[in-house]
Amino acid sequence: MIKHSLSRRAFLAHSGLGIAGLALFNTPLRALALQEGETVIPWLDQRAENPVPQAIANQRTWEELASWITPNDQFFSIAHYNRPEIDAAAWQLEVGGLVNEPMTLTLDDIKALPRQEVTFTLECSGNSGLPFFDAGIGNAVWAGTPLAALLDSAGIAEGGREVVFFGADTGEETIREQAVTQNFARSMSLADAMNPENLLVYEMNGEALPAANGFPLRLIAPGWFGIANVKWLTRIEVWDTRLMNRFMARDYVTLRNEGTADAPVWVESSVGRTLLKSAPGRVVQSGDSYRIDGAAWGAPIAAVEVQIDGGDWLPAQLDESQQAEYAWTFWSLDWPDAAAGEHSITSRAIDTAGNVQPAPDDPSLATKITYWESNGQITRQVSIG
Ligand SMILES: Nc1nc2c(c(=O)[nH]1)N[C@H]1C(S)=C(S)[C@@H](COP(=O)(O)O)O[C@H]1N2
Ligand SMILES: [Mo]
Repeated sequence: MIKHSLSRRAFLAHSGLGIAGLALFNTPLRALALQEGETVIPWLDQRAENPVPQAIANQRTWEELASWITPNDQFFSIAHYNRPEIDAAAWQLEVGGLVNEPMTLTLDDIKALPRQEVTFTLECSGNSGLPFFDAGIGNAVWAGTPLAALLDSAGIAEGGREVVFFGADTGEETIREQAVTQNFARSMSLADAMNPENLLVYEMNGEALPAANGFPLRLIAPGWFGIANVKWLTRIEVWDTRLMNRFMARDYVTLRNEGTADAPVWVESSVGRTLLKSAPGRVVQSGDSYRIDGAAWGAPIAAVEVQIDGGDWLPAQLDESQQAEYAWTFWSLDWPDAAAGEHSITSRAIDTAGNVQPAPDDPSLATKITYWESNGQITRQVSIG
């Protein structure tokens, strides 16, 4: 499956169809567009009111899920500090630290470098972990230039082993009782940074990157949770040590008891790669027939199963007309015998290695006491009239 999508992507890139294909995104694809006579039944369980609207913006509802590519104006955005409005003409990217040739690049310099696209479903690692956060996910075609080639041309100097990405946004942090101003930043190992899929992105779904999503330039690291995808980039530095800021070492940290209740062993880990996950998206009614549509992502998807009212797991049909290595897969299940009354609907994804999305009481989740990386099976409630 991975091989298939790789060769397909390579084909699209070489034939130039990647760009022509964008025209398709303007019209919702038939598999998801509601047909005449179809209506969506809203879920009974709706998320709580968002107490941090500045930080988490433009969350949509799953019932609205109408196209495999999320239009830019429907994409969620996260800002831990301010939301910078950057003047592209005055903006520059600096590449420095442990490199042989430090560089300063304008946006035009970056756009003149080789262009590459990736379709990647970006999910915040906090998604589904908080009662007011259940739609921190979207899928886009991102275009930019490969990070690895840029690092290669700067040349990694002796001792360089970590790549640190700085955003233009700043905030006040209190570290051991000292108030300090910091830029948003994240780092990844040089080996991870050199992944040929990582892009310095200036375009989203064929348009300039919107301000909310990182204009003029952001990192897109396919296969990593949202936090790694640094927006409003201004500086890339190669270091000989890991970055230990809030977003690496304090805030985006998962805490788990890997011992027992009696003899706990607390293990902290920095949020990193995406996890296997799925969600029921919407229930569609057409006369007496019902259908459940949803999405699965975070790992190469082999199958999705759906459980209604705690019954047998039923195989959903995957939408093979719209798939890409790092993108969500849409699925649906016909529900012909839906009876009047309230029902619960749960989905679980299975990846190509045979891993099953864990139930909420699975030890991998039950021992976790922080809300990050909540990839447990999601259950929604619906009332059939
Ligand atoms: N500079 C900067 N980059 C950032 C953030 C931020 O606050 N500042 N938030 C991160 C988080 S937590 C997520 S989930 C993604 C969200 O990307 P989006 O806003 O384009 O949806 O951006 C990441 N990149
Ligand atoms: Mo996030």
